[in-house]
Amino acid sequence: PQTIYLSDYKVPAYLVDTVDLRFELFEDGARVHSTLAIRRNPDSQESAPPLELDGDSLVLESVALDGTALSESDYENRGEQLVIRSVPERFSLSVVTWIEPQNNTRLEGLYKSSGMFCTQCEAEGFRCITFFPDRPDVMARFRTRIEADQKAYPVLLSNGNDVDRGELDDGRHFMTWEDPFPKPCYLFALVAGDLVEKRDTFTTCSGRDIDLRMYVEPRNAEKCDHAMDSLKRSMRWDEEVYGREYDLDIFMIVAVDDFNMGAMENKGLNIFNSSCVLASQETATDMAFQRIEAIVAHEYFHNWSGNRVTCRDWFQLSLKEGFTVFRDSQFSADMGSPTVKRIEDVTLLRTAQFAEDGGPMAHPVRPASYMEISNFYTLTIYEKGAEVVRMIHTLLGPELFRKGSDLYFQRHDGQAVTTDDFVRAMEDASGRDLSQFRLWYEQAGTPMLTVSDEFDEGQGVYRLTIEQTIPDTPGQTNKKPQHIPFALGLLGSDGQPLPLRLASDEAEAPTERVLELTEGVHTFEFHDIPSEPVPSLLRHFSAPVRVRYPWTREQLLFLMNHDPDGFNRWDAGQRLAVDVIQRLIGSPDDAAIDPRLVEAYRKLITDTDLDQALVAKMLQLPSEAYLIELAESADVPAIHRARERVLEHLAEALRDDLVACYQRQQETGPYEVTPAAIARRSLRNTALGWLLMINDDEGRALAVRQLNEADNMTDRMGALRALVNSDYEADRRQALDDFYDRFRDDPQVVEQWFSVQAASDRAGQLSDIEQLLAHPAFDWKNPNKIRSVIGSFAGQNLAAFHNPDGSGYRFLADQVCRLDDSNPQIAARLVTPLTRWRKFAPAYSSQMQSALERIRDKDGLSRDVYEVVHKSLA
Ligand code: HT7
Ligand code: ZN
Repeated sequence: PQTIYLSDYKVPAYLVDTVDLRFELFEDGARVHSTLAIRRNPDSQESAPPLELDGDSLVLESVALDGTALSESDYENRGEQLVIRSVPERFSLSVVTWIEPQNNTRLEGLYKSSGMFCTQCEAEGFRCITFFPDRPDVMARFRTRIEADQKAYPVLLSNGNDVDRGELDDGRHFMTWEDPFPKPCYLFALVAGDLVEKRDTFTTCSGRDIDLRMYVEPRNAEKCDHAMDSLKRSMRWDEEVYGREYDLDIFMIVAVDDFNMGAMENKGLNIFNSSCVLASQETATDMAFQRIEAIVAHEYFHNWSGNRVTCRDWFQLSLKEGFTVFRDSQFSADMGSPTVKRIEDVTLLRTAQFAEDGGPMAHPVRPASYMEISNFYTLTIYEKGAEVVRMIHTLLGPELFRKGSDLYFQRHDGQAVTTDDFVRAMEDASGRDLSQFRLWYEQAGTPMLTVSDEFDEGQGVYRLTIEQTIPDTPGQTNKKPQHIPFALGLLGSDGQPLPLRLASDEAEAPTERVLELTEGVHTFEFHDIPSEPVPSLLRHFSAPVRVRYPWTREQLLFLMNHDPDGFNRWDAGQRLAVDVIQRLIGSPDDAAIDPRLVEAYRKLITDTDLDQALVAKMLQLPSEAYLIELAESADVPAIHRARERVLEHLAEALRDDLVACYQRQQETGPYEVTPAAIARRSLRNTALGWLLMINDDEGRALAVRQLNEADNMTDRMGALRALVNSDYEADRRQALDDFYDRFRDDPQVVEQWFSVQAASDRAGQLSDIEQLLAHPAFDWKNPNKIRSVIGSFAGQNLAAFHNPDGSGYRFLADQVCRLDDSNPQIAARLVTPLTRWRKFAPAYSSQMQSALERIRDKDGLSRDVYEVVHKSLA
């Protein structure tokens, strides 16, 4: 496959002003009539270039230029391109193509899901519908007429406003949609199906009434309220925080079961994976409720950050994704607990994005090259990209940042632009120079900050030295120092925050500062420090970096108790737990576990004055994935055993406190999804999980009762998970069977049922996984089912996946090869755990490498999997 380089970017030779589409939808295929109004791009330097349109898997039926049919000698159909050598300055081009949505298992372009037609055009799916310059800097106004059987497809949707509808012969009907806003074709959408409609309205800040509509299969009619409420909250928030008003008269959301990702921000017609939009108390966990709120917000926020202002090319993907993730995380923080949200974001970043940034697929937030753009919808583009925007927010402060975003939206409305344009708007609005900061977009790799300190008691001076290094990544060495905002505080021996006086004569000094690191090494001197302080470093995780500092356990315990920054209180607890677990790895079974860790956890469980939402987070031990990420040469079964031993030790020592905590957190009122209620359920379910880890009979009875009496999925799933991860084998089987019988008709719950087993080291051994794949509810065409079994096994059931006999790796390689033919995007994502092979101890890494080589050698490997596998083995 060919590599595409950012440095080769050229403006399009031709622009498209309008697109007129007519879809004739049938059971055996669809005919697409397209008429494009095309003109030469005045900004293009090329003289009389050929017209080149992208296409993929299309049967070309006819081509006409300005109404005159072209013969095959007038154009060249190269399969992936339709080329017309000679065209006028301005003309209309009509193309008719035939496609087969019913056989489209890649889920790109137009396909069928549970009997409905739907589309996914980002990044390059529109070319699977018709020939078109499929690049985001070609923006056109779309008019779309859809024709289909009226009974089977009563609902016909596309972007914009419905402008015409009517009946046709043979029981067919049509509907026409017009989108007044020019857009790139990746934002095009079409839906046709037998769907129920849920309606609501939203009145914008300028008093316009927006018609909000959700379309779902009839069986899901009662699962729309949460998404609709989330949408209204998002619309209001974007007005209040960013001054962004919605621009069309209708906003539609559709739920589909087969979808490669979470959701898609098509203009005025967002399409969602059912699992990311449908929720009811009985079927969705608290985590799902929160995820739905965040994804609905994310897609809605794209209307400005992505649609009104879009990307010039796919190298700029983080322009819309990084900024929009930043916006949705600000929104979630405002809707719930900012500290908890920050902990969740940083956990994902440090566990998975850092691993990506240190692995063979590492790439900058603005990549310089790619083979298959679908492989670049990564944690680096999304999560690190959001951190980069967050750092700009930190450096500028909220007011100047808002001035910058206002300028960006106003300056670039209706344009396709670059990350550099974004940074320039921030610079112009604030007067700050962000030239060095731009390296965050260009250099891959996670910076390492090595911090050392000394206290001069005689002078009352505390000196902090911070050294910055950025590791080499594929194709990048000898990197320049980056501009890093480093927030910190110092705590006195009584736990009080100390004023941070950088010059001895500074009068009013703050107790928290954001230091700006721009050099390889900095030393900061803090004056009038009465006694040796405990530093609270990188507060709020002010930059996506690793920090190395020789913390003592006393210091960590001190920070857990006293740091005014909730995030760093949590982080201190994590560092302490990591230290304890790491000491146990590979040590004899009777090695001592620090009693101070037990007492710190006892305090968390028993002190009801603490913020319970934070406590719920602090009780989660660092995950195996995070411990692997911190290891040099990971031995997963050893990490797994060490972590389990710490958990069991804590559970045994705190057994009575856990039972008391469980009882205390019993629900009295009705179910609600508030931070306090979520924290209560989380604490209760953590207590239950710990009790079952030690085979506690009272815990078992509590779990069985909770499973049978729960009025919500969080508690039901909490009890099921605890039983599944316990040694009570008969209860586990019974619980799983009962659960399946109750929810067998609900695909979203069945996905959770698959996942809880596949992720469990007790219920998810390879033979169990093979049984799940043979289960009647498993469906190889449905990405959610694939993710819930194969993804959960390889991504969460790490001890089983990393079985020393290599069976987990061989299994994954087999599944990737199988999926590569039907859905290469999903296959390429499933490979990820194998790509980290260099991270593991030799006995594991050599077998992982062999599994990758076996995939590499498969005949007819897709471009998606080819890129990931070859880069991993390089
Ligand atoms: N912008 C959307 C990305 C997306 C996607 C990308 C590749 C293949 C399938 C996809 N579905 C959605 C989602 C978002 O970030 O909002
Ligand atoms: Zn997005």
